[in-house]
Amino acid sequence: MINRRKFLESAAALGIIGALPTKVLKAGNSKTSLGKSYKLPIILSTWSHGIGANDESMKVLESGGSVIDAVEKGVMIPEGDPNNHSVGLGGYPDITGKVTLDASIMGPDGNAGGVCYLENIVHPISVARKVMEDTPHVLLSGSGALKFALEKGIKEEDLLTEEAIKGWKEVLKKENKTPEINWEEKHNELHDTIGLIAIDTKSDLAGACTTSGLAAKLRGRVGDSPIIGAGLYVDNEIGAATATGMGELVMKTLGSFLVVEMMRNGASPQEACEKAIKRIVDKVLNHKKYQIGLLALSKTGEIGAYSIQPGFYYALFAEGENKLFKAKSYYKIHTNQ
Ligand code: SD4
Repeated sequence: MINRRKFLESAAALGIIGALPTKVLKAGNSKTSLGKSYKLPIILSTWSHGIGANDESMKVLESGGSVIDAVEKGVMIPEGDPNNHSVGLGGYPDITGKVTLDASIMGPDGNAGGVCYLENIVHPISVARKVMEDTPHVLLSGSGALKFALEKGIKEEDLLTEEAIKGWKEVLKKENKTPEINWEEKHNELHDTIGLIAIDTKSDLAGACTTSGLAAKLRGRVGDSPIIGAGLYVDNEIGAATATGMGELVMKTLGSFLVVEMMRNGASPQEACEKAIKRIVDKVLNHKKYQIGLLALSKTGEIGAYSIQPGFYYALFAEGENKLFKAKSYYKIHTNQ
């Protein structure tokens, strides 16, 4: 006889429903009128570089790969793109001219790994995955993270490109060297983390987040992206969330964890993103100068996206289409003057 779990699993696989645990179904279902429940699988990621990342992620899922493989391979696309100045190779350097990278990954089993302040590695996400799988730790930093990567056979490479040096020099010329917010896609390209969250046909969730952080940041600065709960969080019973923008604001509110906890308490992904942005607006005094974009994905196949300022774009690959959307925002006109 087919038991309830088996039935739910096969129904989820067919895309009839998108969730397994009954309590989660109830929580998600009570709010589904606010948004569409997409058929699984779904890939959701930040900014326009998310389109290429989503494509790669979906390829992995379609060829039978795991959701953790899918999120890792997806974000490796922008990481390896020298024309992308906010992630991996070609990223803008810190104030001293060094490219330092932050990344994290989290899987359906609740395991997580991250690296921060890492130099000379094109794919920090793969080092983060090895931290997750091969060590009892969650986060390795700086020279220790590099040593670990080299021991794992990952090759060292110079990440600084001519073009990145040019852009960085422009930043240094500015009187106020504090990084401008990237409130609009292509506004200044100074920071555009890729955060990617995914759910497969078995309703398993995972996420990956990787960045070179803010252009011309202080030496040693680490942002939200490698911090589990800040730049990324996944709870396989509830959903996943990721963040982009001025990391300090996300760290002060533990943005991604907050979104997932709100979903646990019955909010839809959209409501959760809106409430979390409102929390930042209420709690962080200087938030008007900055942009934060949050993305959320529920176990039931709903998505959420919201930002402080207008201009945050996200890429959604669902039901056979991979498209860029503009998120709704708390302020309707930019407040960064
Ligand atoms: C950071 N959150 O290092 C990253 C940067 C980013 O859009 O996402 N920019 O603070």
